[in-house]
Parts: sequence; C-alpha cells; structure tokens
Amino acid sequence: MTCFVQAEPYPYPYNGDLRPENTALIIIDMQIDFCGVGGYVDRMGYDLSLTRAPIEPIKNLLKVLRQKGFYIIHTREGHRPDLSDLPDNKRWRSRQIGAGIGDPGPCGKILVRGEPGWEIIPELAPLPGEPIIDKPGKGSFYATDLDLLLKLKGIQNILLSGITTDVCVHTTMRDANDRGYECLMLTDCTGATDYGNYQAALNMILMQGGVFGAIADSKALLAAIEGVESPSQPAYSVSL
Ligand code: C5J
Repeated sequence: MTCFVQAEPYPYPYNGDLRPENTALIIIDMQIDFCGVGGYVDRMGYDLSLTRAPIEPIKNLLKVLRQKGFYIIHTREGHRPDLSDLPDNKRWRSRQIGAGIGDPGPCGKILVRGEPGWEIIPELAPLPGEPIIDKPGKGSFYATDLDLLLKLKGIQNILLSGITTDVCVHTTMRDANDRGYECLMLTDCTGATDYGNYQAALNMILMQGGVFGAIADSKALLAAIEGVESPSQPAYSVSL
C-alpha cells in the first residue's frame, strides 16, 4: 500500500513507501541553549518566540509517531567540557556576538555537554531507548554515528524537525539528501532565529523539483499516516 504526504513540490515520499519501519523523525537541537531563557540564542539577543514556536507541533507529532512505532532520534549540539572539539574560529565568532561558546552564562557554560543549557527541553525529553546524537557541529552526520544507526535500522525516509531551520536542520537535510535519504522538512515543527531566514530556508528546498527533498506541515503528515499501524500492533486480531 502506498502512502503519500501532500507536500511541496511533490507528494512525499517520491515512491509512496512511507512506513514506521523505514522512516525516522529527527528532532534537532531542541535544547535550552537554543530555545530557553538565558541560553545561547537568548544571549545573542534573538527572539525566543521564533525558536520556541515548534515546541507544541513537535510534541503533538511525537505522541502519534511514538504510538505508531516510527524511529525517533534526538540531537544535541555541544562540546566536550575541555573544549577540545571546539574549533578556535567557532569560539571566536560566538564571542563577537556576546555568547562565547564555553563561557559561563545563566544556564552554565554555553553549548557544553553536561551543562543545564545543553539539555533537551523537558517538553520534548527523549524516552528511554530513543537515540540521542551528540554533535559538535551543525550537521547531524558530521563526527557522529547517525548514518550507521539509520542504515542498520533500514531507514530510507527522514522527517526533519527542530531548530534552527536555516542552520542545523538545513545542514542535516542537505547531508542526508546527499547520502540518498528521502527528506521531508516539517514546516511547523521547525524555527529559525530570523523569520525571513526561516522562509528562505523553506523556499530553497522547493527549487529544482525539490533539490533537497520536500516540505509539508505536520497536519499533512498526520493525515497521510492516519491509517498506518504500528508494526508491533497488527491491524487485525486472531481469536483462538
Ligand atoms: C546554531 C543550530 N544555529 N542548532 N545551531 O548554531 O541551528
């Protein structure tokens, strides 16, 4: 049975093969540092309402995708406490805008593993068994075992959510696309530090027939998978 999401610029996925067994939801960097008071994004002076906008849509989507047995993966951007994986230029640039990575702030050392600001927000806390990818960079594949996990699970389709649309989510989508994954950016489940950049990041995906994949909101995804059953709960029951 085929399953297509009403997406742009084409019904997603291209081959209609969308099942819990071959599809992962990646929730990127929903950390206090990116959407909490006193975190990295707040310290840079950006509007937190933009990076907090996807929290409720992701929460609602997560509930359904977990029930249906889709593969859920979370990511966190952050560096080792000794900062040995923090490039000098990344630190220098962050200090230019008053939010030096590794420097102390109201949520602990900015973007450092183990600090309060680095934690995923409680509303979207991972469940036991859901993999968390710790990444030192913007993309989720660089210096991580994400590709290995996806390949071993037989994942072909990636649903992208989280923050920020134009940076970590886009970098991950582009890389996933190059690796042959069929990608869908969930428009209401992502946000950027600038609304114009959010819109531009979505628009870029629409070019060239869907240069990195497709876009749709979570409502369209939920409508498409309404009849999809969890692999562990067959649609029929046998009475003995
Ligand atoms: C940034 C991210 N923007 N998660 N990180 O530095 O997009």
